Amino acid sequence: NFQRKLYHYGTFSQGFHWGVSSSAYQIEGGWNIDGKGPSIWDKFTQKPGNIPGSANGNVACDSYSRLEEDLYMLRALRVKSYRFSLSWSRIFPDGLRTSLNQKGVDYYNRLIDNLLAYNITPMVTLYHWDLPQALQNINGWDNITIIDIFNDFCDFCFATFGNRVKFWMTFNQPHTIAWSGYGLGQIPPNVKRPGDAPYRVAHNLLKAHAKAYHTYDEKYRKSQGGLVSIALNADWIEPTDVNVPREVVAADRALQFQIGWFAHPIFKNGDYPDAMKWQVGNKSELQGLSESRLPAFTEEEKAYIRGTADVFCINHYTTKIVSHITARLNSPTTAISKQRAVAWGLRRLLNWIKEEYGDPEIYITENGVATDKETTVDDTDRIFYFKTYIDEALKAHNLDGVKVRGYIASSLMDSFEWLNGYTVAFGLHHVDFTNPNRPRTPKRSAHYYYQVIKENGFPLPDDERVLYGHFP
Ligand code: GBH
Repeated sequence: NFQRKLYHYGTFSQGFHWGVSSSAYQIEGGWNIDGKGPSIWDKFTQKPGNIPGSANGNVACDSYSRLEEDLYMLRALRVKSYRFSLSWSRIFPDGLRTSLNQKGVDYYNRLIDNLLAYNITPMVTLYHWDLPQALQNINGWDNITIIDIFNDFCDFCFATFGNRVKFWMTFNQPHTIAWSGYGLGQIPPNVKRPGDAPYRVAHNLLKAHAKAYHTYDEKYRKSQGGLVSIALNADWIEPTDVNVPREVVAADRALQFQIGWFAHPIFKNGDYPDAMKWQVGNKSELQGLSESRLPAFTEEEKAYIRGTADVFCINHYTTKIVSHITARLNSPTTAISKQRAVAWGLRRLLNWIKEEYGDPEIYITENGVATDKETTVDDTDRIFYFKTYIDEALKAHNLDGVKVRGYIASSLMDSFEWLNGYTVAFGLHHVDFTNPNRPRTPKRSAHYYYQVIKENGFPLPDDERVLYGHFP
C-alpha cells in the first residue's frame, strides 16, 4: 500500500521534538580528570591495537572542557532537544553511591542548566555502554547484583537532575550491550559466549530497566512529572520475497530477535516473543540441555516488567534483507559498508512498531549516516540521507497515522565511533581531531537540518524552498 511518489510534502505536528544526539564516552574526553573513574571503554581502548589507529576516547571532542562550544552549536541549530548520556563513573567513580564525585555532578548540572536557559529540552540516557570498570570486576551485567546497583545510580540521578530533566532513557540499545558485548564479544566487556551469556545479560537488563522505572514511579513521577523509556535499536528487515510465507516468517523472526527481545516484555506482556521462546527452546532441547538457554520470567516478574516505558524510543540506521539463500540490496552504500541508506525501511519499521505494540508514541532517538573522515564539511551524502529518512518519517506520521513525536539526528558532531574510532564520522559538525582545541565547524548538513527544523518538515517542493538559508 505504500505510495510510490518519492517525496511527500507536509509538516510534522506542532511541538515536534527535533533534536541531536551524543553520548558521554564518544564526546567528553577528560577520562581521568576531576575524579572520574575508569570505565570498560577506557580500559578497552587504551590497549593498543583494539581500535584502528589505536584511537581512544581520552580526549575525544573534549566536551568535558568545552561545554560552551557544544552549547553554541546546539543553539545555532535551533534544536528543541539534546540527547546526551551520563558517564556513570564520572558521577560514581567506582560505580557505587559511596564514591560520589561532586565535580562530575557539577558538570551535568552546568550542562542541564544551560540547555534550559536556551529552551533546549534535555533527553538523558542513563547508560550508554561505559560501565564503571569496578563493576566489570564483579562481572558487570552478568551479575544479578548489578540490578540494585544500577537502580541506586538511577535513583541518585532522578533525585539530583529530575527537577529539570523530564525525559529519561535507562539503556541505549540493550541489544547491542547483550549481543555485541557478551555474545559476539566485539565491544567491552568482550565476552564471547553467544549461546547463553546474552540471554542472561538481557534478562538482567530488563529487570534493571523495570526496577529503575518503578523507582521513578514510586518516588519521583508525582513531583517531577517526567517520562521514562529505553532506547531500543533495530534495522528494518525486509524479506527477500514477500510472496513466500517462510521468507516473511524469517524476516519477522529476525525483528523479534532484535526489538521483540526487549519490546515484547516491556510493551506487551512481560515475556519474550513466542518466536524467541520456540527457537531458543527447541535448539536447547536438541543440544540435550535440560532447560532453555533463554531464561524464563516468573509471573510476578512479568507483571513487574510489563508496561515499564511511557513512550517508544527507537534508534535506526539501516535495512537488511533476510533470506535462507542470499541477501542483496541495491541501495546506496555508506562509509560503513553494512549500513546502506534505505530510507523506506524507516517507514516500514515505524509501521511495524505501531502494529506490533498497540500504536505507542514513538521517538526516533538516533538516525544518521557515516561519511569517511576525508569528507569534512561538504557532506551532500548526509543531506540526502536526512532528507530521505526524515521524509519517510513524515509519511509514517502524515499518511500512516504513526504517532511519531520526535526525531533525533545522530549526531551533533563527529566523535569517537566505538570500534571505528575516528575513521568514520556521523556529525552535523566537523571536529578537527588533530587540533588540540578540537575546533567544530558546521557541515552543509547542519545548515540543511536547521532549515528542516525551522520548517517543521517539508512544506514545499525543493524548487520552491530556500535551501541553505540563514544559519547563524
Ligand atoms: C549506534 O549504534 C550507537 O548507539 C551510537 O552511539 C553510535 O554513534 C552509532 O551507532 C554510530 O556508530 O560492531 O560490535 O559495535 C547503531 C547500531 C548496533 C550498529 C551494533 C553496529 C555492530 C556491533 N549498532 N552494530 S559492534
